Amino acid sequence: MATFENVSITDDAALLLNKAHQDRVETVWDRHDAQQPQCGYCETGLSCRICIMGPCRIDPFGEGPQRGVCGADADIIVARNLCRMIAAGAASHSDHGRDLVEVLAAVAEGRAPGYRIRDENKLKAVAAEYGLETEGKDTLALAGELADAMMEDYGMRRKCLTLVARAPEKRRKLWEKIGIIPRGIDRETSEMLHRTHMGVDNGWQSLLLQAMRNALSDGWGGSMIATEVSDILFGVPQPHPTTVNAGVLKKDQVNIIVHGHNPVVSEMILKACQAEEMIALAKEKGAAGINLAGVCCTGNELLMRHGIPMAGNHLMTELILSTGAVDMMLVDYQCIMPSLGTIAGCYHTHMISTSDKARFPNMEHYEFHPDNAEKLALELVSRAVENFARRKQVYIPVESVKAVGGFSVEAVVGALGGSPEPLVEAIKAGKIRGAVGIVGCNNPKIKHDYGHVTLTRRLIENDILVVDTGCVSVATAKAGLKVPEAIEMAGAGLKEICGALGIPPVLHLGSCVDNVRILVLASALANALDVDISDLPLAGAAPEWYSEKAATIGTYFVASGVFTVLGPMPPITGSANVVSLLTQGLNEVVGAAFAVEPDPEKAAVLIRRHIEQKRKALGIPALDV
Ligand code: SF4
Ligand code: MSK
Repeated sequence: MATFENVSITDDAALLLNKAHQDRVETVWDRHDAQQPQCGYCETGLSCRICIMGPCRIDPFGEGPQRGVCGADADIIVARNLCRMIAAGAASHSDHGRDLVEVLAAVAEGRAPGYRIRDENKLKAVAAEYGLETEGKDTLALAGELADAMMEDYGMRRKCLTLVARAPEKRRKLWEKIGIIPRGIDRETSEMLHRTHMGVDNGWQSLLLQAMRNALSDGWGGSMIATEVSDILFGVPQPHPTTVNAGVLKKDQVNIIVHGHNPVVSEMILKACQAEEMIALAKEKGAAGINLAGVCCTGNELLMRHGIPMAGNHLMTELILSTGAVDMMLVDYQCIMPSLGTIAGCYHTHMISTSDKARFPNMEHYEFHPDNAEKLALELVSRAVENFARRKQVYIPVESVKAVGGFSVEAVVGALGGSPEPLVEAIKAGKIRGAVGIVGCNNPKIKHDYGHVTLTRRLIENDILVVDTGCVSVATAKAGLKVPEAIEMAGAGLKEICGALGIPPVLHLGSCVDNVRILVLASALANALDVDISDLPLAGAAPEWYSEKAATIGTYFVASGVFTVLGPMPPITGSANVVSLLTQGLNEVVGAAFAVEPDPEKAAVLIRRHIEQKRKALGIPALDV
């Protein structure tokens, strides 16, 4: 069994893993151990099961087969496998965006009781980007037109996705020149799957170019739509104080956890938790109130907009249940371990799945749709309240930690006084040397949160502003890096700037789809300096990534011109050509490439070196690293 000393840098994970083992609960770390040794062919990308002439594998040592039954070599097999990962990641986030567009359409048609347009200004601004006439138009009519226009972005009627216009002109021209302008969100994923069918595209370079176009269709398409429609329906995030870690659970209150990604369900659960009749019911049942907390990205969505506390990131989702304090966990989709229902069965927790797209063993299934969400949320919250009395032993081993979240681009620009200019000036003056987006998941192959927190600390110490999303944002918040006082851990220049603005040196930009906020911010900086994104002293990192979605995010970062360092190695080492293209050759194609460095101390050096090179090329003071 995994031992609790070596799995995580966080106390709550270590103590709760110990508790889970006492309760004979098997966790992700135990199952990871049980899988050792993992398949070397799959790890290097050299196995193929695309068709049933196979499965095939290539011998990396050159002694066994060098071609699959169809004749595909290592380059083709590795590229095809990676492309399919990227397609699945793009499909996931972009389909999440589609669900939001459907809610927007339902609101416009009066079919979504409980949902409404919370931010009319954002609705108008985005509608104008879609070329819609906004003046004097009824809000719901405009929402309906925008939903229709966004649906067109998913199809094959456009030559270029609408929100690609947000990218700097130099970047758009480059994409046009190399033929990777994303045309339709579903189209690019569909074409990627077509090309990787046996006997279609067998050029490993052309496959990888389409993978970039596919990833861009998510970053500048599906995920961007997801973020914008979430802002329209639920509000543009503004900084909110909050608390994080397993200590956010309350012994004397009904604890409800939302898990997954899409705010469509979690926002309705929040509304139900705040309903007077539910709070009265909780008191009647002997609880002091109802405590809603999140895990993973739907938690980030609530944290960003309402300051709802965050119980943990990906690897904490099983352990939170072992507190015995969770009266109900509701899940929507993505990153939800299929083990959760079984673990909940060891405690009193009700586990509820809510999406027609996502079923799980040992969970009760109650499907949320725009027309029933408000009523269903109340019914489920009342069941959670009833469950409070069934609790047995409760173990909440830590005190929560304070954090601030909610830095949308609008909030960041607002904090800067209305324009990115002060940030540009601070970068030029060398007070802030650059900025890095740290994103992505946890992975049991890396000590939980060690990669995120170590890299973040090293960067802020060296005057590099960090923005983060997804599971990283929970790790750094737990480490105390997301409060204004954390400037004490920053270098002198970053401390001065963040201190003057009253912001932490690590800004929480949101959930995984909210990585697009980083693209928008990077574009604003590039436009302010009249350069391309690839000229900026910026970088991306995913120190503990695990998911296909993260592979897609990394790819749209690189295709957008952002040097990106991955922690875990993607399954590509079976092809020296693919490795060389992704880590070097792409510099010639899109002005940025990947690096892989599992040690966050070394990753920090790579990033600092890159940032100083970019500063030097821009003619602003650079350091030797
Ligand atoms: Fe084997 Fe080719 Fe079929 Fe892949 S596509 S399983 S390499 S025959
Ligand atoms: S939840 S994709 S584990 S960041 Fe977005 Fe975390 Fe990665 Fe899922």
